[in-house]
Amino acid sequence: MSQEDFYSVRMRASENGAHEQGGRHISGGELISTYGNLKNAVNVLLEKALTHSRGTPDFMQIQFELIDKPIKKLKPLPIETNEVESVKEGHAIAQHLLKIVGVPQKCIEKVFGQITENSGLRGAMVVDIQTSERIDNRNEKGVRVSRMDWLTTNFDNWADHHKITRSQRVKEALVLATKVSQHPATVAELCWSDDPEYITGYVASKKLGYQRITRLKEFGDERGCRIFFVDGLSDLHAYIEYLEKQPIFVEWEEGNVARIN
Ligand code: WAQ
Ligand code: MG
Repeated sequence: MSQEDFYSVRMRASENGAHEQGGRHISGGELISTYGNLKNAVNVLLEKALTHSRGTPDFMQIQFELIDKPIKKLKPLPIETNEVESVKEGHAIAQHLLKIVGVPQKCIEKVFGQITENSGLRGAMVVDIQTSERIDNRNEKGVRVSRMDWLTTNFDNWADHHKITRSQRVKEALVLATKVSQHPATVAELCWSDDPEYITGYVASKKLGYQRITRLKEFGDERGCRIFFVDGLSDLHAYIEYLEKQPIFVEWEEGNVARIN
């Protein structure tokens, strides 16, 4: 029997021209679709960019391409929510979690000291924990993780089980964090949104799981952050290749069991 084909569908949208022309990043998105569902997939990404809280795009690109490799399945990282009262408390918890997984204090201080200057990327920064330096050479583009998704029914079962509101945002973030954390060179990820109305962020790692922190920036702030902390990375090119190209489906196993029963 022939395996069904899957397509990677990607979108990026900006304001005041395309990203490469210096335009301001509004929205990006990536998902995996069957051929039959492509119309809907393109529409989901179109909708995401057209109704974005960061503004109205005047440039958008949506493309799809056949995935020519088998799609690897990963279990979602375990999830926990840390309720905090202030950004200060949120940052303290984030820093504590990064320390637990082995990011040196010096590196944490440097990253948090420069965090506001480093917003506005459309992808993530890769930081080496030994030197505290950013090592991807992607400038304002950063590294955009792609070719990953989570089938809606399986995600909905997972969300209901964990009593978490079914949200596209949580799904996308957990898919990305699960994929990134699975690479042996990844020590941790730190993230909060660049959408002004969304202030919950997270620290994630294989050891800690997906640790949400309810306040990592002030409401109204359009500066976001996404940093992959790496250690012992021998081949940056292969790491970026994994992030951009390795196809991943997140799949929650208990969800399947519950459906069959
Ligand atoms: N690959 C790499 N970097 C990305 C990607 C990607 N696919 N998508 C977004 N980024 C970077 C980019 O620099 C954005 O500016 C920044 O991350 C924030 O992206 O409640 O909504 O999509 O559990 O705005 C986390 C908490 C929400 C969710 C994160 O990020 C929850 C969020 P956003
Ligand atoms: Mg955003």
